[in-house]
Amino acid sequence: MTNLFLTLVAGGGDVNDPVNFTFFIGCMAMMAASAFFFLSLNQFDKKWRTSVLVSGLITFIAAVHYWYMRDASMAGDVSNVTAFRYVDWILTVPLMCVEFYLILKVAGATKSLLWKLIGLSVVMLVTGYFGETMGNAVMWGTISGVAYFVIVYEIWLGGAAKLAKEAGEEVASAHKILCWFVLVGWAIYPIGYMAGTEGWYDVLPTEGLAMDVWYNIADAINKIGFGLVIYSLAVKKTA
Ligand SMILES: *C/C=C(C)/C=C/C=C(C)/C=C/C1=C(C)CCCC1(C)C
Repeated sequence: MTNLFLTLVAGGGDVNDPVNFTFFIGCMAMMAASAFFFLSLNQFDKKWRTSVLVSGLITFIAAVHYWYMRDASMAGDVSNVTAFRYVDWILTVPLMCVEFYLILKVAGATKSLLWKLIGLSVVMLVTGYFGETMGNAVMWGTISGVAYFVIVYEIWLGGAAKLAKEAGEEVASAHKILCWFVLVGWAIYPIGYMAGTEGWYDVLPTEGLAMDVWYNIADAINKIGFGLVIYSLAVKKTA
């Protein structure tokens, strides 16, 4: 019975495959998180509602893409999975930059900070997509990695870090946690990339998990975790 249900909802392929299974679970988790964020909106002061709304949009956009990726993955259509994956990221990662901007706005964050972070994420993601689809994975991955490090630098030590110090204790500590997500949680993505593309890194043990499993775990941690940090900041600021 359970198996029948899973097979129906998951589209008829092998649900025991960890890639398909994590697409399925990821989709449900993103849907649940979106419902949670959207339904909580009314309890917050107007100023914080936008931030929590953006958290919900990030998980909702991911839920829709996971729905399609799960389908494509069950059908064995790997190149469609990759396309949906990067469309998802190119929408959700800039929204995560918007989250940084929104919480730092009280301390005077400018649009130029926002565009800098968005520009860097676009470079990071477009070069990553090239690396996955056009060969030369090591070269494209390196360029992508450089953009990633500049993002890490900007939020930990650059302009965003300075603003966080001036934004009050609660915002500063939420900013710090988000910084850890970017440093540690986002670092899972290049590991997945190395597991799924060819290069000097093929000798590493990280090859043992499929690329999509790494990406799915990372998405769950980063999209839902990020959202919860914003949510709890909004709770504190509203109380
Ligand atoms: C919700 C989706 C998120 C937070 C996606 C983040 C994606 C990355 C940080 C991807 C980074 C990559 C590198 C740093 C090098 C290899 C190519 C990428 C695109 C996987």
